[in-house]
Amino acid sequence: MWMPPVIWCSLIFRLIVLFSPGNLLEHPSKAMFGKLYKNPKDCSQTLLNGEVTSGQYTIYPGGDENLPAPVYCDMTTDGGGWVVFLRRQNGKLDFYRNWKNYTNGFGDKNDEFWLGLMNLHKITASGQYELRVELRDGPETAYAQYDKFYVGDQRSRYKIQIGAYSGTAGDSMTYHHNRPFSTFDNDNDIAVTNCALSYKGAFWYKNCHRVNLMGRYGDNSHSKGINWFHWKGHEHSIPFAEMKIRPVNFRNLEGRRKRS
Ligand SMILES: [Ca+2]
Repeated sequence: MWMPPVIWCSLIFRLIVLFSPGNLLEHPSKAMFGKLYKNPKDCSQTLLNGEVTSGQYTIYPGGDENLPAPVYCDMTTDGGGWVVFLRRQNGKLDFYRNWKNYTNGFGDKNDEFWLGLMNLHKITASGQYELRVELRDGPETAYAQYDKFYVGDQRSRYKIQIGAYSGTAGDSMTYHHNRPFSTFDNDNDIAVTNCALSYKGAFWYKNCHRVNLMGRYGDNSHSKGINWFHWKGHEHSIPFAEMKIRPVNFRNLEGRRKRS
């Protein structure tokens, strides 16, 4: 019977884990009884459970088995295992929303959505995570990756920490390093104005932005649309954008699995 290579790798990997002297994973014994992770805390664990198709899955942010969260897992991009936390693709959904909405999340996981700051904090506080941003404009594509991404707790107003950049879209996110989140009803930016109000979005605004991925769909007026400054400037709204996270060591784990 034909099986996708990732399944084979997963099976071989489980055997290696079973007979390895050190506990590479938390519960190697589970490998003998079906799923490796009973309560996957992110999409990388869902992938290691053998789910190789992108789509909606239940994860347990922070490993809390009492608080399941439906998420969209990207299982194909650069080895997969990504929790997608933002998607813009058609302008059907209004992203000009208040603090409560951005805290809890909104939208349809199979279409446009925002996962929510509370879950972003819980996931990124449970390990070392990397960020990947996917951008598309007709036939053109670009990406930006950051080797660290951490969202603080509610008391920090979900302040972000950003690591080193790699990619093709240009480094627009570093400008937002160490900034708390802002919505039109909760101005935490350093501008004398209210950035969320001025630019019709919500973000980790500073004075104000190089990135406005929650801006107004299709609006090409200065700084109000879906902007990634170092790719398309402030006067071009990008038609497709995704933001996603996965554990930073996942790629190495993949490498080990492929070499095994
Ligand atoms: Ca302000």
